[in-house]
Amino acid sequence: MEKLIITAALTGAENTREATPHLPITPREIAADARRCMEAGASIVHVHARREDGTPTQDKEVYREIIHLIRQECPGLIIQVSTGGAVGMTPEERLQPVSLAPDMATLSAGSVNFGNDVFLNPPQVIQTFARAIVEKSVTPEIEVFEAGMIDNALRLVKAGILALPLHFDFVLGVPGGMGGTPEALIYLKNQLPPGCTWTVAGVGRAQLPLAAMAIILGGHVRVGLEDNIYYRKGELAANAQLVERVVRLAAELGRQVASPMEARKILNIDREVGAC
Ligand code: KMH
Ligand code: ZN
Repeated sequence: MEKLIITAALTGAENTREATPHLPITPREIAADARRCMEAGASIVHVHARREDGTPTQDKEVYREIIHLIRQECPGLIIQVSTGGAVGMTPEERLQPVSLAPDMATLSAGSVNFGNDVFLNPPQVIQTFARAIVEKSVTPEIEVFEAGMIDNALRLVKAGILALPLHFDFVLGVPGGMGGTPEALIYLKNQLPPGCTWTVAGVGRAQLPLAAMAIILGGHVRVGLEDNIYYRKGELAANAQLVERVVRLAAELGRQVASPMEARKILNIDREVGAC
């Protein structure tokens, strides 16, 4: 089996310092957590930016600083920026960090209810984002909250905007999206064309069981405070603790963990390391 790629989703756009004191918010805090996660075994960091007051932002300059600090702290680590941002942001706002040519960027492949809101990704927006990502030679990660989003991404392949093989992230357990169940994960991974890779981001209590399943099924794993702030019921976690647990699980299950350089190979990220 391919080595296991662990992504640390450090901050997200939704969780707050009030909910957990472990949430990294400033560029320095984010870079320091990225280093702890890399040392623990993560090869990708999924990055969201926050303003000083903790509110989410897609401001290119804040991302520039985060990327610069992560590059200093964590040579080789794969930096994946969010183009999802927070619900309610305009597409123009959301797309800003792609212009910095990071290693990877997310591409949400459809609209979905998101708690009490709607995470809006109409076809034109998905196409515009895909074109912008490809134009900068950034590797996309297709965010899938619902089964039809795989078809949406494959439609972009048919249209010649994206090329196979693609890397997918199944985000399961968002209230409004597909549930965080074993059946959902198995269904989704079975829809992918040969050669595509996938990771799973289980939300809340789905994080740990879906991570274990992905290790066994040959997928990859995303953990972190963006998706889940608890180590176990009632006990808050830090990002690196969640990564460390996946590393231990992988060892018990006989799956080796990929280094950032190995993850670059698996995901066909052929840009020069640290190019952005
Ligand atoms: N914050 C969510 C609305 C992504 O990073 O690309 C969207 C999200 C997806 O987090
Ligand atoms: Zn995100």
